[in-house]
This record gives sequence, structure tokens and C-alpha cells, in this order.
Amino acid sequence: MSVLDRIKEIDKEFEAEAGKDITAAGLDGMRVKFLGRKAELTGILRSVASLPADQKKDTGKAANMLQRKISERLEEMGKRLAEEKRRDRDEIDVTMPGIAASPGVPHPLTQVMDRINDIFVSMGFIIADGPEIETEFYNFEALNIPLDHPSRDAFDTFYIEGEHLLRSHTSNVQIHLMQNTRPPIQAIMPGRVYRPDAVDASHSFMFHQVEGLMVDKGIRFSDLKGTLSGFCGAMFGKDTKTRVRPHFFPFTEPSAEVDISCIICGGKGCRVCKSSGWLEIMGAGMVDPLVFEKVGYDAEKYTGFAFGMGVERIAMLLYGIEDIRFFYENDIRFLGQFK
Ligand code: 2NL
Repeated sequence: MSVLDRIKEIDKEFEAEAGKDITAAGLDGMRVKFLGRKAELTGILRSVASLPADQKKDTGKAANMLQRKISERLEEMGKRLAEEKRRDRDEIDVTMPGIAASPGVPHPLTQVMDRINDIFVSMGFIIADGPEIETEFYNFEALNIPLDHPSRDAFDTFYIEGEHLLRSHTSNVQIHLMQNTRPPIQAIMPGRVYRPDAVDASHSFMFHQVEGLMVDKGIRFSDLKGTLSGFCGAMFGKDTKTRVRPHFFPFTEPSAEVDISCIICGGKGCRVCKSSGWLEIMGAGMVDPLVFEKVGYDAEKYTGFAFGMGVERIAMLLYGIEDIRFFYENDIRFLGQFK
């Protein structure tokens, strides 16, 4: 058989194999078989030089053309295989079992804060916001907190450079609001506050407060009581009783602490309310005229009440959480219980 005939047979052989379904491994095998160092065609090409002169040209040309054809075809087949593989991967198998989504929920503190906000918003309060980094004026001086007051010392307030500190309550927002707005004012101030307390089951160096403020002509202590007992009924259940006890704050006069009947025992007395039947839930009072003077309000014309509550404390009571640190650890075994 002439070399030229042999080339034609290799071509047929190649066509027969190329016509079949092929895998990536099979393709590699074909590459070795038809184009490899030991392939017959490679041998023929190598020996063209030693052929008789009258066969050299035609045989060389045929061998070269076949090698180029095989090479191009194998290349094409490789591309087609890769394309099929990509299509298979992108294909959606609608019969596959689904992967159950586990949707998250807002953090328990966010849930409690949202509820507090919603109740006050339903009573006509707006939500006000302000800076967490403050000056002594907004955190202390405007609130009539004296220079020698213990809350001002470095054990009770985080001081940063110069005049600046991390707010230790959200009252700073009330001061900004009163400076920028004329009465009537009816607003709450939720947010983070900071105090350098040693961390334990009931203390954290950062926690959340909601404070509130209502200022107008003729606001009375009975407005404070009505508003806050309305809030407690909505927050803790309509059968919850509310009482106020006299207290002292530098920024309110008179001042009070607000208690609710114990939400654990209903007032009979238990471990949580220390057998008293009452739980202290917030501080409040009539805005001290000295605070109005600091923000340029006419204290003869306007009166108002203010209050403040700790969100962590309320959340701990509502959910029976015994350690404040659970709120900040972001352990999903804890967080997952508030769905
Ligand atoms: C508490 C007590 C309170 C206020 C906060 C306030 C703000 C201004 C003027 C007057 Cl600008 N008062 N805030 C008043 C009474 C109590 O918080 O126990 N918070 C956790």
C-alpha cells in the first residue's frame, strides 16, 4: 500500500472515531493517537524527506493537510465539550430538594426598641436622633448637672480628646432639639449610650436608652402620668398598674421613678421584684426651668416633662434574660429564640 493510501485510511479511521460521542479523556486519547510523537501520521511526516522524489510532494502535502485538519477538529471538539459541561452545570434541576432558607429576625434589643418607638409614635411623638460623640455642654452642663457631680468623673463617663466624650444618656438629643425648635415639642430619643462600667451580668459599657420630652404651654405632671401609664399599658399589657415615687434628678423638678406591677408575678411578690410586687421601669420628671434657660426657652411660658428608660433592662424583664452580655455576643442559639 502506498503511503498516500495509508494517509487516506488514517483519515477514515479518524472520521469514524470523531463521529462518536466522546469524553474529555477520550479526546485526550485521540490527540495522542493521531497527533502524538508516536502517532503513525507523525511518523509519515517525519519520513517524507526520505521518500522517492516523485511521491514527496503529494505525500507531504496530504500528510500536512490531514494533520492540520485533525488538529483543528480536535480543537473544535474540545470547545464543544467545555460548552456542554458549562450548560450542564447551569441547568436547573427543578426536581432537586430545596435548601431551606433560615431567615433572620431583628435583634431582640431592636425588637424591643421598635415596640417602644411605635407606642410613642402612636401617641404623637416623633423620633429624634443626635450624635454619640458630644461635648460636656450637651451631656452635662445644659442638663444642670453640676461640675462636681459624680456622673461627670472619669469613672462614669468615657472622655475622649479635649472637650469630647461619649454621651452617657440620650438627653443630648433633647438639648439639640430644643435649641433648634420652638415648642410644642413631643419627641423620643432612642439610641446607644456609653459608661465605663465593669462588665457583669447587669452592666455593659454600652447600652441603649429611650428618652422622651414633651414641652408646651400648660404641660403638667398629670400629663406625664397619663402618657407614661398609657405607654406601660401598651408595652406590658393593659392590666399593668403604674405608680410614681419621688426621686431626684438634676434636670427635672419634681422627679420621679416609675414602677409597674410585676410582670412576672402580677404583683403578688417574687424573686424578680424582690417580693415588692413592683418593678422600676424608668425615671421621669418635669423639666427643670434651669434646663429651659440653657436652651433659650422662656421658663415662665413653657413647662414640660421628660423621661428615660433602659432598653436592655426592659428586654431582660420581658424575656426573662438573666445576663446582659447575651445581647452583645451574637450567638445565634440566643438570637434564634426571638423569632
Ligand atoms: C433614667 C432617667 C431620665 C430625663 C431622663 C431629661 C432630658 C432633658 C431634660 C430633662 Cl433635656 N430630663 N431626661 C429626665 C428624667 C429621667 O432618665 O432612669 N433613665 C434610664
